[in-house]
Amino acid sequence: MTSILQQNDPDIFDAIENEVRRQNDGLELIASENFVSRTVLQAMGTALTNKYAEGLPGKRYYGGCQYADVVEDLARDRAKELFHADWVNVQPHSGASANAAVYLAVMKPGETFLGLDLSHGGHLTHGSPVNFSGILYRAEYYGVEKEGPLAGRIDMNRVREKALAIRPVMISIGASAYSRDFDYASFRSIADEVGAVLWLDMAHTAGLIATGILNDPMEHCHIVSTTTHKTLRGPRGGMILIGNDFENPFGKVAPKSGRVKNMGELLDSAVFPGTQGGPLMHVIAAKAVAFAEALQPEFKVYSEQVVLNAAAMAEAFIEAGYQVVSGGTDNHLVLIDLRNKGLTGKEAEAALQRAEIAVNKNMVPFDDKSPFVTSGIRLGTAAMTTRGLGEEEFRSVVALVDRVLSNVSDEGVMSEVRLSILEICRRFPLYDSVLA
Ligand code: DSN
Repeated sequence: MTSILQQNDPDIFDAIENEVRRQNDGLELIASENFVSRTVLQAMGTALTNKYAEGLPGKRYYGGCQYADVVEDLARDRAKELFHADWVNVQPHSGASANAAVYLAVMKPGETFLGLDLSHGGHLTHGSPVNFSGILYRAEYYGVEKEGPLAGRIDMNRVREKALAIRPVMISIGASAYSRDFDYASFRSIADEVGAVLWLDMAHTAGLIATGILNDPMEHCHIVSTTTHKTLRGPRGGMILIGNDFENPFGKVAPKSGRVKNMGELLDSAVFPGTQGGPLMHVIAAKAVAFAEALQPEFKVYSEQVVLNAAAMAEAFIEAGYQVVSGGTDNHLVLIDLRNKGLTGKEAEAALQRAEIAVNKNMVPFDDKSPFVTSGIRLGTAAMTTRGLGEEEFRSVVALVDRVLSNVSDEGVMSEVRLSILEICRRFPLYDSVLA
């Protein structure tokens, strides 16, 4: 049957069809990606995209928001239940937007914060000099250890020393390429000692936190931001949460009442009107659907498998002679330093792409190459676990990755690997048609 989109805009239809085919027939190992359910896809492709709903449920700047309110209230209630949070804002368009609102609520331009170094696993929005966070604010960093028993891991004594030396307004936790869990209680005691706000960006691990597999940050961190995709398996988007809403320490007042806002109110206004206009209600509906899915027992089983698969993948890489940063993983990702293999991250990513294996090049701690080249690759298990792969299949995946990386210029090997991948993809089907 021809769809309306196919009939009316065949160019866009074809591009989407090709992308769906790419997702169906390739091995998706990018640690920040996942595959949403058809229910999530369907909620996103709806007429809710037409509706402006600036403000919050019950307090909008536009009429006709009664159903938008239902959607956003459901999203908020489900998110609170999922993370045991006191307050939530589900409107950020992305993780970066959520983080922009956190900075706006907590810091003044030029003030100092302490975050994880980008080259040690941090994120662009945690103070990179090319991002607003590093341009508007003074970023200081902690990192991971180069050697010793904590090699590749954060040493909390060093975080404390650094915090005492610079006295930051805010301390951030969270990473894009750190495969170990965080010690939130120690971070909080350091934040309390220096009088800093403690903020976690749990974008990568939100699904593993929601299901209790990783440490719970809610009672320790003042503010928690996240994306809603990645391990949480919702639509691309962002969100901010607070475990226990608290008096803001900055004295900012609510315009009408003149009273000091609590932190939730401060963050609400930092999202809108501070950094965004109208929320994307179709995406918020899809977030609500994904949160309901994540509250089901099946999502916990899935999340447990994500972590088991990552551990199996790390072990298999080590057995094949690869240097896994920190010697393993606690979460969904594995970071590999390729320097002993004579390959850059860029070369490895390109070779794997030719074999239909999607990974991303990634800086490794103490990297001597630029972010455009890098010495490492980052691999994650969230997406392929959604398709049903278990530990045995992930060990086979490592053997295929190793085959490619050991034969980067051999097109015969690439063809053979592509066939093996197609066979895996056929055994674990994804989407059966282009449109939801
Ligand atoms: N781009 C995401 C990642 O790959 O980790 C973070 O924003």
